[in-house]
Amino acid sequence: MDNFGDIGVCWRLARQLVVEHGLAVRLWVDELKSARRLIPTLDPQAACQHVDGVEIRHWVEPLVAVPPGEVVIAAFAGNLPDSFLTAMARCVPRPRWINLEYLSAESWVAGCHGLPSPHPALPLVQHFFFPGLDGSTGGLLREVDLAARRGRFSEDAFRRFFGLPPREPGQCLVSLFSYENPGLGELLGIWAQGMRQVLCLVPEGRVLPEVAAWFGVSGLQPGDRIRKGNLTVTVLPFVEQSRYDELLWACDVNFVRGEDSFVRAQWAEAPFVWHIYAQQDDAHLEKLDAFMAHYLAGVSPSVACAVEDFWRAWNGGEGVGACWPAFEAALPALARHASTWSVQLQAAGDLAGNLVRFCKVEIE
Ligand code: TRH
Repeated sequence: MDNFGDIGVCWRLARQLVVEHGLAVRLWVDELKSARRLIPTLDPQAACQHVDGVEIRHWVEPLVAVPPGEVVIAAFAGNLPDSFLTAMARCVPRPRWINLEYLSAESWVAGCHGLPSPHPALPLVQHFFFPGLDGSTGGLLREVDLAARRGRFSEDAFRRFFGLPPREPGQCLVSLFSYENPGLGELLGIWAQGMRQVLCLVPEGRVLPEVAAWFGVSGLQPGDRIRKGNLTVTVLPFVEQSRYDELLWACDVNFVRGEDSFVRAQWAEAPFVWHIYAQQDDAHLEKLDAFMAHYLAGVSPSVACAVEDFWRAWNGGEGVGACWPAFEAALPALARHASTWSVQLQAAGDLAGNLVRFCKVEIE
């Protein structure tokens, strides 16, 4: 399965807890092969290994009997096996048990963040911890050295790493990390016929077959470069998270998806388009609207309208071409808004720090 969101967030959080908080972290991972895309030095055969100071263990049930940590975090509705819960209940003192939830900007989140939920049979209480956009939630993951890393970023070095030519004057640089999308062909078409040169950088992944089909070729590989009209597509290899940040920093517009790349696009302080992860009964569309309501509160009505129309079209896979010109016209205003938005988000504090504080101060 080509989804990396859950391991993406957990790996980021684990490293932050080690590096910034000096904690010993054990990360249980069920799909080591997928995780290796994000953690290239990971050995998918090893039951236990250490990478970047994090102990990584393969989650296979029955789980190996290791003593639970002082804090146990179950991420994204992951169920802990009964044997592990029983071991937690036997610990003295009992571990703090956190249920780390998905990010949502919906208003109910503030009321649920931090709530306790006692286990029906065992003397254990789990607490819900929600990422979010303001101080009534747990905030978003943001490494303490992110601004410094960005300050050292060199677009030339980035281009050399990926073998990209120097930027052409007036060129629009786009990164495209998305799920399959029936609107993609229309968007590529509009870029190909547009007045402006577009260089679209597509990381290896789910959307590549659709890009290849639109160009009428049988497949595309990392390193391939293909052109039609004013559109050039270059396929990039899937890179480490820190390198993916650089891609977001380099581009004028970032198409992102899911949760973690969506957050990174906001820290990149550039215009972006969010392809939200689809849920049953279109529940994701409410999440999309809830986020847009927050994100667009500080922009002019015409810019807000251009973003709403384009994001809804992209997520619905319809009307993408018709909505692109207004969205493109809104890019300069969105670029100015991006840093204000990032500062606003930072006021909520970093999720890792908030989580550590929550465990130390708020749960007995
Ligand atoms: O992979 P995703 O679609 O993950 C999704 C969502 O998180 C969703 O909430 C979840 O339920 C579903 O998976 C199962 O998108 P996301 O969240 O952006 O994760 C991608 C990760 O991959 C992110 O950490 C950034 C990283 N990445 C790289 O490290 N290198 C790359 O080259 C690219 C393109 C991404």
